[in-house]
Amino acid sequence: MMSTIPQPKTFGPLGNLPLIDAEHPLESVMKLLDEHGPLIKLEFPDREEIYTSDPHLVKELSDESKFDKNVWSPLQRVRPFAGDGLFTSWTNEPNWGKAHRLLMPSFSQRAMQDYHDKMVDIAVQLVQKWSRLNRDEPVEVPDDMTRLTLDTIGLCAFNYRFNSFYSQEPHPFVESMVEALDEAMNQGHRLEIQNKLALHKKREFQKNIDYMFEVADGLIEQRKENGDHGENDLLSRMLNGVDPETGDKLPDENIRYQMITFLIAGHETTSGLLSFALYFLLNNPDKLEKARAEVDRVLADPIPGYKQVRDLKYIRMILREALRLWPTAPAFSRMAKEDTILAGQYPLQKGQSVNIISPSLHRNREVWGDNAEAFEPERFEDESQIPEYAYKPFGHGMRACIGQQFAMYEATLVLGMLVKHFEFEDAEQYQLKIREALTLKPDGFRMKVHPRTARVAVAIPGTEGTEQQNEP
Ligand code: FDE
Repeated sequence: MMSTIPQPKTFGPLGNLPLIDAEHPLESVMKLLDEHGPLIKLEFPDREEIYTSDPHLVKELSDESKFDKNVWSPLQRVRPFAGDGLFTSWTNEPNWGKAHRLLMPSFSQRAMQDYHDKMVDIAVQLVQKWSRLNRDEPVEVPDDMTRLTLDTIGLCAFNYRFNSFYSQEPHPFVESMVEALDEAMNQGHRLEIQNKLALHKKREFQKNIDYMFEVADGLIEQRKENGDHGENDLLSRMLNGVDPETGDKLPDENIRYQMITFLIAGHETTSGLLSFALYFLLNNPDKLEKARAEVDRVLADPIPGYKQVRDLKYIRMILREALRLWPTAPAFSRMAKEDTILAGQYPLQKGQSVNIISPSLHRNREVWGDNAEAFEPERFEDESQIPEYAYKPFGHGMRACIGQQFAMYEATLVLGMLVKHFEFEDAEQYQLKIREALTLKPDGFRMKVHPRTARVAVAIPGTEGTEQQNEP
């Protein structure tokens, strides 16, 4: 028996569009999935989308012989600046395979040892900034996390310092990137005809893109002129490496797209992850207590070592749980390679896609229980107990996140250091509000931070022999 996919009520030619809050499209879809899910269809003036939050369907959609990544409309809209970079390319575009094979080793667990010192360098800048604040100055959490993650990916990937902690304003590259991303997302909520008429917005969009190209191309040129000085970073790998399968190098234009891709993918998502993790700790004092016990035991030295970071098990569980409730890349899309029948009853044509809404999947009660909405890092005590198709914060299969280890390692190091060095105060009784762009952040999240030791700022850079004493 064939069925049609459930669809909420429509509004004439606008279809389901009025059900979507333009500022919070993801949350609108999450709500519709709650009410009509776990599989729904929505109709918009220019397209139709199917969404799911059902682990059984996700399992089906994960079969690589039947489904492939769909570069769906939000991703297509960033192609003007991310081009055929890893995130926004179709699996069958030649540069996807070449770059994937060339770059995989740079993101292996082993490679993290090479990034460790650079990640510490930036993390220390954050700790120093926070330890030098006056008692009454609140921290804009997502802003500082964005400074941190941008500087980290810049330094690790291209040996370039954005030096975001030295400036009040975001780096101009970030400004252009944020504006271009915002505009790309807004285009999705306007009708095509409105997009055609928005000439001013179009010009601004192009200006921002040109600037990003200029920065990326500049870094490539500089590296070519100065040559490699043992950087051994992503950039040198992309410039000098050859794809083991074809023997080809990456074209310069593609290297530019990869750089922009890594800067976007490597900082937006990880910055949101750290911000949500801090939000959850602030609101779950018993979990914070456990985290503190762990860092006090494991992080014995002022500067954590590689092995110590690997040993921060509870901190990692906190991050995994934060990614469950608010996966910062909240959706991905799978496209049918041939005509098929979903769940034995919904015909799907070749080329049709289903979008997986991860925060809804991650709260599915069938899997996560009645306390699915609660923050419980203990769920991740034993990862083998997590049903594979109910937890997808990094996407799936060969198109899954290449930066997964990188992001988790960085976030573990940083969250560990912050918990070790600071008390957090919810001075403004912050109420969670989600800011939706391509990725998610806790909108306007501020808190106050107080050093746990009197001498953090001095102790950190000096390293040797600087014993830290807890204040009585
Ligand atoms: C990817 C990714 C994904 C998938 C998407 C689709 O499918 O569409 C996801 C979901 C993700 N990713 C997520 C995430 C989260 C976090 C925190 C992150 N992520 C982070 C990071 C960092 C870095 C560097 C990155 N990241 C990167 C990346 C890339 C390149 C990609 C693409 C891949 C391929 O090949 O496709 C991704 N990422 Fe991520």
